[in-house]
Amino acid sequence: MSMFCYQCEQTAKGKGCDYLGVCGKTPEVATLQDLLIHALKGISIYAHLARELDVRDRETDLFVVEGLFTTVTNVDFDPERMTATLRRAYEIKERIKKIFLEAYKSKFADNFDGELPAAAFWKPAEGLSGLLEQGRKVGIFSDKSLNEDIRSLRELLLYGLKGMAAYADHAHVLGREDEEVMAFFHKGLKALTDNGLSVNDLVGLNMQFGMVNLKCLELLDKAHTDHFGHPVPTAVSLGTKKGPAILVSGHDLLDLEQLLQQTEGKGVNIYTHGEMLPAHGYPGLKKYKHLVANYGGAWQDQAKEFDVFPGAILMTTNCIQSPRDTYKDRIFTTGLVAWPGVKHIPAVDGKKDFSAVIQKAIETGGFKEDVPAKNIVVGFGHNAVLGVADKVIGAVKAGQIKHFFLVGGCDGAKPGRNYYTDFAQQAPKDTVILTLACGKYRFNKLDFGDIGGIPRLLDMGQCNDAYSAIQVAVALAKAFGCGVNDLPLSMILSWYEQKAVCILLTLLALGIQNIRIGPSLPAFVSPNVLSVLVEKFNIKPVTTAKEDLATILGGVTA
Ligand code: SF4
Ligand code: SF3
Repeated sequence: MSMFCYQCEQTAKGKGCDYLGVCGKTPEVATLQDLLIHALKGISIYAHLARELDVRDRETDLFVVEGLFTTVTNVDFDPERMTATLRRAYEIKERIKKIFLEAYKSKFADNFDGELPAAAFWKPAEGLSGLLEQGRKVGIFSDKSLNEDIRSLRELLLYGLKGMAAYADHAHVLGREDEEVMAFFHKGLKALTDNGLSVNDLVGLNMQFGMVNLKCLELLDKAHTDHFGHPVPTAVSLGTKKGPAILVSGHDLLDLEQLLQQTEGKGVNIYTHGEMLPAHGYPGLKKYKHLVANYGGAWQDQAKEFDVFPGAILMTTNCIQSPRDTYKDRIFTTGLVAWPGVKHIPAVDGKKDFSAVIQKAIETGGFKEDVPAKNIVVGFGHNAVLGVADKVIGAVKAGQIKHFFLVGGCDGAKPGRNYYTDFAQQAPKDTVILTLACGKYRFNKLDFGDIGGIPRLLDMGQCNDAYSAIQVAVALAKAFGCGVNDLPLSMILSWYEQKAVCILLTLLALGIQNIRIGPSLPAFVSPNVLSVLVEKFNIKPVTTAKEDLATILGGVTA
């Protein structure tokens, strides 16, 4: 086995990538990422101890957030960048260790003699081969004697933390941070090194994490809506416009804003791709006339779409795939995304200079003519939906809306993901579908019609806008005087990477039951942990659209 990773849904044979990542992650990068997680645990051990003495270090906090985000699926594939991050991790560990020891000395004694896990003493080996040797000793199965349920719950928490790190990072670039969220990164990472924690302790910690992640989602929602305004229903063209073009993918709306500012008046049109689609609904972004359209589908279709896109492409976050030679010189990464040999746009004091991207778009020429196409509507965040709550509640009371489905989550290449298209298409005409994240590309260009003026398909936004869905569910429950589980609302989730894991843990922590999840269950969830999830939350795998719809609408809960 030259590597082992099972953090995402497309893991090899549904068990684990042990030769090469299905995502394209090499054994080298996988091993360096394992080592980075080990290093982050070491940092968090000290950061957590320091917090207990009321001492924090913002640089340490932000490094841990970025370090975790770096290891999310389809973010960083560059061993050189990873090596530099590891060297920096050591510096940060020594820094926070010193801060902790000084605080300890001033409060208690000269020498701290508490016992600490091995991660606290890690020091990077000299060359790459030394780092790889270290990494191989700290992977998921490095402790073969570890109880499989403990391992499973630790990985569940780790992947949740990785997902939350992505959202915390987006909030941070918009100037929002939260102490409870920051503190939990350290508490959680430290807990992964604690051999004294039982299965019950770890279940409890995962649930505690779910509530902290809700806070993080709220923080990001506030960061987005304060900066860009509340999304409003907006028609988005799927056509193209004559002239130079830049396609922006990923989740970072601030990157998009900076690019829109830098391209204003330059005759370059900006197109959204993948998780950037919801940008069109934000007043602070839709005001730019050269944000012209949405292009292509979800991340897994990028190679063939980028191939024929006649302009520059900017990847702001996941999901990047191995770039084809046909567009390798036209694709750029920024933020934490990295691919060897692909030009990276760094941030300098929070500002990014996209002139190389703009120049490339102009050189490439762009679209030769206007090609009009249909529009789709986005922008149904919690503010927009709750703005018409009376109408929605009235339609439910009048029997015009019989059921709500949240059909959302990540997309991927597996044929089993057609389930979500089938489900949306087969949902009866008196039902409303709320959707979010990139899984919606399976059906968001279909025509669903409306119920008394309420569109049957409501696009709530990116994966992080699960927060909006939660807000709407809670408001509906309040209006009907019942709990969320008693609403005529079913959650049909698709998962792929770790952001879906953190959202799932939030939904579970909120006590939401009967969630259907697909296209397959996580490989890192052990049979016993799965039994707990089934027993406590009645979580279940998707079957077929027909069967699941019949079960849900027939009122059978088993
Ligand atoms: Fe495999 Fe997913 Fe890990 Fe990539 S991130 S190596 S596809 S499990
Ligand atoms: Fe998609 Fe990668 Fe998860 Fe934000 S872009 S949802 S998979």
